[in-house]
Amino acid sequence: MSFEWYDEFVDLDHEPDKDDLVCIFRIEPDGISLEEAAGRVASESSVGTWTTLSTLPERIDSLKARVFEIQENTAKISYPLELFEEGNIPQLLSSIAGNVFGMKALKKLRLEDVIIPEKYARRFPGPAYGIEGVRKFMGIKKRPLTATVPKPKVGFNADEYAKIAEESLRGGIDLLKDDENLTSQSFIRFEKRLEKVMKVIERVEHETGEHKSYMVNITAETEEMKRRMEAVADYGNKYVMVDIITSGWSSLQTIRNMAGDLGLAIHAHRAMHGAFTKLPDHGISIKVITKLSRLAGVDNMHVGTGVGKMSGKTEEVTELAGICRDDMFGLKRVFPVSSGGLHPGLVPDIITLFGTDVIIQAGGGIHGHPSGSEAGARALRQAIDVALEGIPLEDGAKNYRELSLALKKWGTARPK
Ligand code: CAP
Ligand code: MG
Repeated sequence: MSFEWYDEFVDLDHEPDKDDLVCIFRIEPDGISLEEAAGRVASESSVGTWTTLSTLPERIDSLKARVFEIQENTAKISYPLELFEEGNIPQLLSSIAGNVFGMKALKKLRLEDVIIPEKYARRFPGPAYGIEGVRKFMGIKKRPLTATVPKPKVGFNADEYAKIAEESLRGGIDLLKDDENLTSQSFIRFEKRLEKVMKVIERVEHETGEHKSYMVNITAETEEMKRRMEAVADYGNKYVMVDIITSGWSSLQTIRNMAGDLGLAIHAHRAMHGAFTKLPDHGISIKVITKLSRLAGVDNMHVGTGVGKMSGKTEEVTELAGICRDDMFGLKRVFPVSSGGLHPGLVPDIITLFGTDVIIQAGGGIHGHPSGSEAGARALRQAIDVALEGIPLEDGAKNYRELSLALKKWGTARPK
């Protein structure tokens, strides 16, 4: 008599309950049928293990995940919501994206999507500000917001960094963003950099009459992140930046709770996601990461460009923008951040792709401008103004020296 019971987790007549959470998996079995492989995924990601068991509590049947649809290489699995602790993202992922990725019975597995029921979503705060709240505190009603990352990404000391910041903000950049691997290195300690940039922001806001904010990277051990948040709030700055994948979901949820108390917005950087999102036949779709980030409560989320240097085609980018901005049980909308190889020449493509509810981030595309960072910032703002008037960039550039120099260097090149 076989000791296996995976078939108990397959029921192709099963109708998921409206409160069930549903996962869509792409499965490549190793020497077994797709149905058996899907049963193993449902078992291992809910209540089962490799063998039948001698003691089973009454409620076990009501907790089993069930494969309810199989099509080609894809299986849909429904999970009773009682399987998941309310408001706990790490536990959700330990279930649906845990052991299943290591099973010998599968050659490859990809979690393509998670359909989240309202009952589960309701247990999360969502963004504190969202698009509307950020526009309000930045005083920018309609146009796309602009951001830049001083480049080289690491290497400046606090004074040098503040100088680049000043040039960029004076040139018209709204949001200064630290790079993903800039935190508090020996030559640019967090407190010193924060102090100097906040002094720059005070000066430039006064000069330009524009609101500016510093998306300062607080990524570190969680207690240290909390200390850094306090320091940021003490300056009256409105943003922090978190590398959400490398710092983890637990710390993101902690930071979000504290951000609510301190009135801070969260800029989510997704560095390292490519380690498991990039392959089309194994890993976890960036859609899942983006959905969970909105639940967790980030205000800005990188979604790619479709035309820049990072992978992610326009269809994916549009879908991710939808996950950020479309209705999700009344949660505030997340600002999609388009970043990675952008420069003024690509602004029309980005506005065509996203509309105006987008943050356009350009690092090299500002600091590589032939006349320096301030001119690069001016060129980016000029490109946005021209694109919003529906004028071809080349024509518009006739009135703007900085934009014409940017187009001379980069044209509409799409970096590899
Ligand atoms: C962009 C960037 C961002 C990437 C992240 C970088 O700089 O600062 O980290 O956009 O990728 O370090 O590459 P550039 P994604 O503007 O100079 O390209 O946005 O896809 O998460
Ligand atoms: Mg970066």
